[in-house]
Amino acid sequence: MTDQKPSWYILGAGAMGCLWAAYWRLSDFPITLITPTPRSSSFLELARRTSTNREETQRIKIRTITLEELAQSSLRIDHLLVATKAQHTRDAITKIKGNIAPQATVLILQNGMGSKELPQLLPSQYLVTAITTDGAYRTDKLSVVHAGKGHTHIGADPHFLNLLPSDYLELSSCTNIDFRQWEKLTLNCAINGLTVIHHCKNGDLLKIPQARKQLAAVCQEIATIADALGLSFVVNGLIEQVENTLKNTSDNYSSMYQDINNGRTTEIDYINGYLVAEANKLGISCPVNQAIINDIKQRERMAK
Ligand code: KPL
Repeated sequence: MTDQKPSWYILGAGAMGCLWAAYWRLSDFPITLITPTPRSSSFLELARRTSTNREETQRIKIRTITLEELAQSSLRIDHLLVATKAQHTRDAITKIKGNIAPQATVLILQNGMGSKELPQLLPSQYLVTAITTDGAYRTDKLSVVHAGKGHTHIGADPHFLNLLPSDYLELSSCTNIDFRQWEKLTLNCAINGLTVIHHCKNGDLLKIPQARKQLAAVCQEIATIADALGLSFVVNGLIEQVENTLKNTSDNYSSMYQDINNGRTTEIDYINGYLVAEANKLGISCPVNQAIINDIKQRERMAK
C-alpha cells in the first residue's frame, strides 16, 4: 500500500456521514461530502470529547458536491462511503452509478439490513460492511456532535484500517461481520423505537420505569425470534448489551428519534420490520416489535 491517502466520497450527509467526513479530514484524507442540496458553508462543525476528556468544537474545511452535480459530472469515485439511510440508498446509488468505478471500494455504514440489497446494485465493486455503536447527532446541516464513543467493526482485513480515520474512531477489523450486523440489528430493534415513543435521549430509557419494562419485553421477544432463526448466539446477554449501549451513548438521540423529530421517514422497515418479516416466515408472531413498528409508522404518517 502506498503512502498516498485515497480520496473518499461520502454519500449521506447525516450524522454518521458528517462524523466520518470530519475525522477523515482531521486525518488529512481528501474527502468530498455528497449532499442532497447545495450547502452555503464549506465548513463542518464537530463537537466532541477529546482523548483528554475535554469538550472541544472544531471547524473543519470540507469539499461538498450535490448529488445532481456529481451525477452530471465525469468525476470518478474510487472510494465511497455509503452512509445514507437504508430507504434512500437505492435511489442515491442509482443516480451516481455512472461515477462509481467498476473496481471501486465501497464501505457501507448503515443501521438495519438495507445493505443486503447493495451487491445487486454494485456487483463488481469491492463492498465492505461497517457496523458501529458510535452515537452522533447533527445540530444543523453541517454541525455534528459525537455524543457517544462506541466501536466500529470493519468486515475487511486489518490493512483496510489504514484507509480509515483510525486515530479518531475505535475501529477493528472483523471476520464475522454478519454476526456483528445481526447483533447491531437487535440493539437497534430494542433501543431506537423506544426512544421515539418516550421522546428521550438513549440514556433516559434506563431512568423511565415504563421504558425499562418495555426494553425487557422487547429483548425477550428478540431472543425468542433469534432462537428460532438459529441465531441465539447473537443475543446472548442482550439486555446487558442494550444497557451498555444505552450507557455509552446516554447523551445521544437515536437516529430514529432524529428522523422523527426532523419530519423524516425512518429505517423502521429495515430494523424491527426486517426482524418481524424474518420471524413471520417461520410463523412466529411478534406483538412487541409489531407494536413498535405501528407506533413509528403512525408518527411517520402524521409528520407528512
Ligand atoms: O445505532 C444507534 C442509533 O441511534 O441508530 C445507537 C447505537 C443506538 C446510538 O444511538
